Amino acid sequence: MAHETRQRGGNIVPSLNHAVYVIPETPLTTTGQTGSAGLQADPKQVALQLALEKYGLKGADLVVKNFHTSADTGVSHVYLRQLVNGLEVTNADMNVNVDTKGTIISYGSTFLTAGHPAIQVATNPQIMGTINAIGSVTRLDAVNAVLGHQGRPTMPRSTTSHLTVNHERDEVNTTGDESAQVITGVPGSVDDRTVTRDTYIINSQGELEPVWGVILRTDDDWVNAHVSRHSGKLVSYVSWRADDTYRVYTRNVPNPDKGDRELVSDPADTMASPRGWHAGPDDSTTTDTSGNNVFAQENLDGKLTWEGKKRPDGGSQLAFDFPIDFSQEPVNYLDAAVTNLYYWNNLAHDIFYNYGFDEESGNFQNDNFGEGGEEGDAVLAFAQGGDGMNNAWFSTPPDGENGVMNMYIFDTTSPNRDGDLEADVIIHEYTHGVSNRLTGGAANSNCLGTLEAGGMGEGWSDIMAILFQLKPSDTNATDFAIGSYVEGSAKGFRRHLYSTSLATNPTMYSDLNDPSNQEVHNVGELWAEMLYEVVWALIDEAGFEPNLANADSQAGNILAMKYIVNGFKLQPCNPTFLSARDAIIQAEKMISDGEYECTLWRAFSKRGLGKFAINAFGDYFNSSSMPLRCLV
Ligand SMILES: [Ca+2]
Ligand SMILES: [Ca+2]
Ligand SMILES: [Ca+2]
Ligand SMILES: [Ca+2]
Ligand SMILES: [Zn+2]
Repeated sequence: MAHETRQRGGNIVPSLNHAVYVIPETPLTTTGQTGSAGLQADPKQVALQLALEKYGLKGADLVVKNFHTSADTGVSHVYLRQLVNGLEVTNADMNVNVDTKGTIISYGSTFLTAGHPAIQVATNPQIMGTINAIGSVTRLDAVNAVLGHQGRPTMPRSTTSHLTVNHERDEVNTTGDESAQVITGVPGSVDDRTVTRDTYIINSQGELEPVWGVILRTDDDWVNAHVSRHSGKLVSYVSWRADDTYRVYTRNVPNPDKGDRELVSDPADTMASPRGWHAGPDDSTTTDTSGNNVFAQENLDGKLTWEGKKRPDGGSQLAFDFPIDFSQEPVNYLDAAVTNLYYWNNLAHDIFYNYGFDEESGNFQNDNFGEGGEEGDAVLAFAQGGDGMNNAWFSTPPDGENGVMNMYIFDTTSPNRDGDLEADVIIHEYTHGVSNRLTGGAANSNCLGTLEAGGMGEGWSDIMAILFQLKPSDTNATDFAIGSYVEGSAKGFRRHLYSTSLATNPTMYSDLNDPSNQEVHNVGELWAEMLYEVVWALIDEAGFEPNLANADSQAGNILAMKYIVNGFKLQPCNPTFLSARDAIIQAEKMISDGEYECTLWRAFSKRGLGKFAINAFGDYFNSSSMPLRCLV
């Protein structure tokens, strides 16, 4: 959770009374799609034709900003923007939805007709001459207006001379216009790349106002503002980072057994999610439980389609605060459940990002912001799946394809309980995505396929579920369960509690020989128990850091996260207990230069995975030995 000393600037958005959204009762056709039968209509041409005919425009008056066809519906979405005098009108947008037959099924628009008085004024050469004469507001003045709105010191005009205005074309500008210029040297700019753009905006009076567009990225925000070239005042200001709030179970209160939900504000990590948790396509923001990292929705019909499913809406305030009545069945608090699922998936994305599960290594994001890796693969998270009970699962296809998380209701209690409300179940599932992507590279999803490797996959998921909810008050005498809330029992899903006590949890490496351990979750229990020893050995020696996002810390729980995640990256495809142990020890060497090598050996050897542990002749043999250097 970000604690802020300075208030970030509030949004300003001109209200447009002429905005429409039209769903035609009879199929709408334009000359763009009338063609000989069998000829596939070009959705872009269909959309352009609609705009030209509807608004009396010419081809030079608009531009296609964005275009994509939805795989699930076959609908093509065409995003247009109006131009005046060759410059974009930043809030004159049209989105046209075209089906496979070339029929317009709906469109939204804030376009102005060619005859609109505002356009008549703007295109009148005499009036425009006057406006240009008045326009003493410079690009630098515009940047100053943005800094002022953010409560930052502005730049005195005398000191702005060292700023460089590059007459380079801005790469983020897709229209190819020459109006964008990059300014370097703006104080507070983290990318030193403040984009200014010559453009128009429709203001709340319905006038076309010449403005400077400014895109400024600072350490705690990323904004797109428009400053009047007449008055120097902000006409619009949109933060790409939303001030979102969620009533959810948190790392402090991870499930209903531990207490009441908390109202969390602005939880996005600015490094991991630079445009926040509600980043939509084409610089838009979402108001429901979808965003760049995860789409979370109900799945009552058990069909894993994300489109057309209900997602709770936080409105323009992005306030996700929905009630729960625990005397009712879970379906009665579906919105609260989906909100919790959304929160935890985003939190997992952001925290794992800090440990190196990023764009390049193959994480789950729709937009990779040019940071490498395959994009278009946010997690699709489904709540209260109607196709099963008492379960949860995660599917990990190769990088570039959406991860899928499916959560279910548990019927061991009455009323039933919802896995969407238990953090350890969600983190267990998300970690499957992390371990699968990182082991053997993100393009290969078949690297936790053997019984032993798949079992360790379950174990990593359990230990991460624990690491995500460790508190400063926990000690090496604290025992942990997974799924205790949904099961309605302190023991949870597993046969033993995770414990550093050999009495409470007596499992050893050689238990892999037991016929009962021919199932992945049971194998996972053995591996997670070893890692539980590792976690406490490290905390007892290096201390505890409550802020899990602080991956720079050298505290024991943070080191455990780092060794495990880097172990994923180091270990071979289909690792064994032995090779996974070696990868973790190698990660320690790379990160801590051997300082905790013997700590790790002590922890592993306590559970039989010491130096001479071996899998030979079809049997697993314990070893409590350590390298000689650990004995002195
Ligand atoms: Ca974009
Ligand atoms: Ca990806
Ligand atoms: Ca980045
Ligand atoms: Ca992989
Ligand atoms: Zn699992």
